[in-house]
Amino acid sequence: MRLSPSALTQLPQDVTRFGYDRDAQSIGIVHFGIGAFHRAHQAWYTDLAMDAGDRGWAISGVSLRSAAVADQLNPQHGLYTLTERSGENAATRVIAAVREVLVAARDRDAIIARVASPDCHIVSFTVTEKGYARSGAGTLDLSLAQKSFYPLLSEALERRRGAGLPGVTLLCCDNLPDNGRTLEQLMAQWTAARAPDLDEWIAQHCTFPSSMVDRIVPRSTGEDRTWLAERLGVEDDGAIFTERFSQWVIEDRFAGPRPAWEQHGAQLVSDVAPYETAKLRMLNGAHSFLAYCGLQRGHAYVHEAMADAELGAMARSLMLEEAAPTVDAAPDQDLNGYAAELLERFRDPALRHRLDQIAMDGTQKIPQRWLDTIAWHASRGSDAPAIRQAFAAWLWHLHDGRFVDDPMGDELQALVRKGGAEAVLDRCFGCDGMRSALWQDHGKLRSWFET
Ligand code: CS2
Repeated sequence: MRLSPSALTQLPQDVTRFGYDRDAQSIGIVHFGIGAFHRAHQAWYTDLAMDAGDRGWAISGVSLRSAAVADQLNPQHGLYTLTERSGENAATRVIAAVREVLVAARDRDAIIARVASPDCHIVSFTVTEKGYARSGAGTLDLSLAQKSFYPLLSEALERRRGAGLPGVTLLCCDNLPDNGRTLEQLMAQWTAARAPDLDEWIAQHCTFPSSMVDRIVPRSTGEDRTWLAERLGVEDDGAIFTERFSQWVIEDRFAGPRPAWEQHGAQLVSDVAPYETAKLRMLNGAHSFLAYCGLQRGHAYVHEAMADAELGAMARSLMLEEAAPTVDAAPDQDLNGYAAELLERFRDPALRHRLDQIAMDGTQKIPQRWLDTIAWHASRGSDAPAIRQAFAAWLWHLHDGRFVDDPMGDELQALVRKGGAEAVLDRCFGCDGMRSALWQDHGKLRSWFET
């Protein structure tokens, strides 16, 4: 039997259930990119908020590419379980915040209607780094953008404008530097090219808060789902397995109402940058280091790479000696404590976080994870040996080819096999590359790689 509202009474007592009337909640949030990350993070916070009495924050999830999540969740009326694992412990909760999953290719009108509804106040995003359709240089690639959320969003906002409705908060939850401003600028490029009338209205009525989201969510496996089915007595095709840790720092800049997420652990701040920079360079930077160096040494999981004494020590020095000094920390931020906590999270074998999951889309991730850090060092004449090794392992991974899953993968594999490490770096980060300004401004950056 599948998980559904009628199956809820059969779940074991120790599975936590929601206490609110989910059918009575209007859809206040439309979320683009309803993958595991959103369901482990924002949807979980929103479920806690509704459980504590907030109303009208049901989520309509949108899948931009495949119907897989719709097929998992719609037959379950949007219900799924979230299991937090830590060491030998596991705690499961049913999440009821997601009302439906729509698929861009077939539900276009419904998606536009949800965003254009007076009930909707927040449109949020976890579409991954590549979902923003940035060209190499970081500007909007209009033909890629056409296949992403931009046309749906601008049509829906156009409808809100026409109906005299208030604006919405456009909340980016992806691992991009200055993610709110980035989305705002990309959206402005879209409207300038395709919907010029909307420009002014968005500027006046919508906001783009930046946010830093953190929760490690390994891709679930058949083995995980079988374990859960035995425990629950029902099958959950949309099950999420994650860690106990969760952090969400949000810039307090909303266009309208929002759930009281801060009562459930989220932090509302005036400036997200220090948290976002620390996360990208320390957590994600070390993650990508472990991914490429770990795969090179034959490891499959993050905890295995961490147990490799040399890699574990280098991950620590990447965080503390290479990345942390580059972060302009907020007064309440303790970067040493942050690193210690991260290393502990990475060591937890219960998570089974695959290195090849992290290795994916390197060209989209590396600029904000490593390049900013080495630019800082290059301008001071200092070195960053762990990141240097990470770059070498990334080039190895392109050469090896087994784990490459990247929009530029074919091109880079061909380049690297012709013996051109330098050509790969230039292609990715040079004149047309993301962070190209950084590459060019710091004449030293290029030579940093040559030393
Ligand atoms: C990871 C992130 O897959 C990756 O690239 O580094 O998804 C990481 O697990 C999350 O950012 C943690 O919050």
